[in-house]
Amino acid sequence: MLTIFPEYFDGPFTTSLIGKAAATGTLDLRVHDLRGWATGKHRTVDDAPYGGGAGMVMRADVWFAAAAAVWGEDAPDGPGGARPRTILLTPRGVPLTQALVRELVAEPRLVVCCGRYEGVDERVAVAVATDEISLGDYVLAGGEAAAVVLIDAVARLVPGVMGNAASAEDESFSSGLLEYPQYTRPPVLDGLAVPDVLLSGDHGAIARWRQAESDRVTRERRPDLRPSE
Ligand code: JBK
Repeated sequence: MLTIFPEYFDGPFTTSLIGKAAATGTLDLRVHDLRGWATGKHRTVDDAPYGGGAGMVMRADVWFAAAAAVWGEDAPDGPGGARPRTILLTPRGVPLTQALVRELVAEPRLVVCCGRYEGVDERVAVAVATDEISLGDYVLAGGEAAAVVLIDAVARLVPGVMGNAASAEDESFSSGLLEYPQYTRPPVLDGLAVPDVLLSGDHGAIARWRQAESDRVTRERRPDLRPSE
């Protein structure tokens, strides 16, 4: 992670499955303070936009220096080797999908660039980032929250991060559909009963009911995911 708010990641990267995986070495998560590559007395990372207008723009020279330094760390191909996948999180990026998450987990390393303020000099997108990725069509204060989501999605597919490998895949979107409803005890709560079929012990009937429920909820909520039938 490259960020001007390294402390943002303290909670997410020390908690739950990702925290455990980072502590045991299954994941190697490094958070770098972008300001470490800023120059001048005030270590400024932003400046006024050319052409005028409101807001500040993050400086490309700071990003270039930071990227060169982190690309050099553990460079799999040595200095001058292929640059690692370097992701700029931005609403201008391609949408993050589970297919893209599967592609990213196959990479030996990822560099995640978190922009702040009103924007980042376009030369960062051109010469630093290999990918521009968006989590969605809404406005965040910066890329840090998006980076936490991206790392969560990728990390859970890294072998050894999830306790049970089956649970990593057998969920929403792995089938291309939304998940069927799930229940646990008690069988009745405030008059709301668990569907009888789930208590029937008939595994064939249960599998058919779950498939039908996945199709129904996907058709109702996300027809763009193209449920079967
Ligand atoms: C947004 O990934 N995003 O979707 C994102 C990153 C940084 C700022 C943003 O407003 N939407």
